Amino acid sequence: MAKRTEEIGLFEAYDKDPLKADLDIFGRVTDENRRGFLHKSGLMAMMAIVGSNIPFANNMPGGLIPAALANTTEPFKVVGKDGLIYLNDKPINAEAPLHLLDDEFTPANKFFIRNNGTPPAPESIDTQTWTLEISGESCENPTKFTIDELKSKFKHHTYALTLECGGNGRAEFNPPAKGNQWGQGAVACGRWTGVRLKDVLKSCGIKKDAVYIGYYGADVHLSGDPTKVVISRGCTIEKALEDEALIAWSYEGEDIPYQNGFPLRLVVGGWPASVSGKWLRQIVIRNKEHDGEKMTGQSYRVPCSPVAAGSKVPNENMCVIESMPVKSIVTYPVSGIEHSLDNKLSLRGKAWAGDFAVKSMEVSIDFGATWHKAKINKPVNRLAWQTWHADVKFPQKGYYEVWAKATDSNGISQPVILPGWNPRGYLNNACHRIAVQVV
Ligand SMILES: Nc1nc2c(c(=O)[nH]1)N[C@H]1C(S)=C(S)[C@@H](COP(=O)(O)O)O[C@H]1N2
Ligand SMILES: [Mo]
Repeated sequence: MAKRTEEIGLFEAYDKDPLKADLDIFGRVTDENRRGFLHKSGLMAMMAIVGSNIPFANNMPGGLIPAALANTTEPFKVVGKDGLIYLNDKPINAEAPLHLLDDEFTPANKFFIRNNGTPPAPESIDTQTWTLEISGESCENPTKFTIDELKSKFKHHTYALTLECGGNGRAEFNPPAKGNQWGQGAVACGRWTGVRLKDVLKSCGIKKDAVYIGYYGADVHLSGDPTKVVISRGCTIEKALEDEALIAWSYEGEDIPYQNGFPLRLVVGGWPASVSGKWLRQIVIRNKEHDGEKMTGQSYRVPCSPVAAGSKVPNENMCVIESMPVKSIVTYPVSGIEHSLDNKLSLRGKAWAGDFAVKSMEVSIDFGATWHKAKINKPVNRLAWQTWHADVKFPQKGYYEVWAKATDSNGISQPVILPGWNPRGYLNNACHRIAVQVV
């Protein structure tokens, strides 16, 4: 009986603890839970998932996948991320169909997921004891902060920041590039709350020779080898010291979603989202370009000067991606709709331009022969995407494509078809096109 009481107690704790509640949401049908019950604490989650007490739980071998889950025919998905398109489940990679990005600020459930490894086990995340270490050879006074210390020592700031995976749009390159075959939905923009990275770095002393920062997160290499780093990228010290670079604990007024880096994340808008380290444990201030995992070789790099499609490019001719290129999407209507000839069609979308602003937006209904100005709104803050809208009238019935094209504050526009091919298929900012049947 004692055991039973203890279990009930734990179930109660499970209900109240937001993190464990997250586990429940996260847990119902994900692959992680099908195979992830390595710890005793996972037992509670497992009982919640199979929906009852497990009388012989003590006999279960560690790591056993309950047959109730292992034999499921349900398609893989992460609960709480319902509308996303899953590209991969080991690691989890999922993107938003573009019509789901119609909100001004992307709700958490529509925020894409790009994992390079396995997120830290939910039961290993304790927001009270989680620490962020600031160190590195160009840090004067290496310091560890708890989340509460970050919250109490530094001023809080909220910025809407656009995060786009460097490989967004990769699927269109030809010859194809290895890696997740992203459509266009590995992008999101919403309001992150935290403290300025610069306030925290300055409090620890930035040496004169500092040129770069790098991050380390708590996720685990797919091999399971704890000595292997999943990903450790970074940015120039200038970018890190911008007002909008945050160490964030909140997204859209809530805890950061587990898959997006709970409980703490670096958020650096405008550069490839790979700079925005999830499950953030450490930031190093470097006296040279950071050389962590996926900073070197061909990762997140493009040829320093254009190459012919299919070329092999030696590492020394590859340059680190910094600001993302100008880009836009149509978020309303969904591609493939039928529309009546009698009515105007009201189009809506988003546009962004890395470190810059979008200056103008145009749409075409005749495969780019003529372009019509759309109304582009100002961003709520620097590095946030901009909303746009346009009304179009079709001259006769038939098949049309609506093409959308943004131009940034430097006068640079999106290419209509494909930008320069590169070995890993980064930075595809070709115009988004939707199909419309006018009837
Ligand atoms: N710790 C950690 N941080 C990470 C990653 C990761 O795998 N581990 N992926 C990076 C990449 S490549 C991208 S595109 C973004 C994706 O953020 P999201 O999963 O919240 O959409 O996180 C970046 N930060
Ligand atoms: Mo990415």
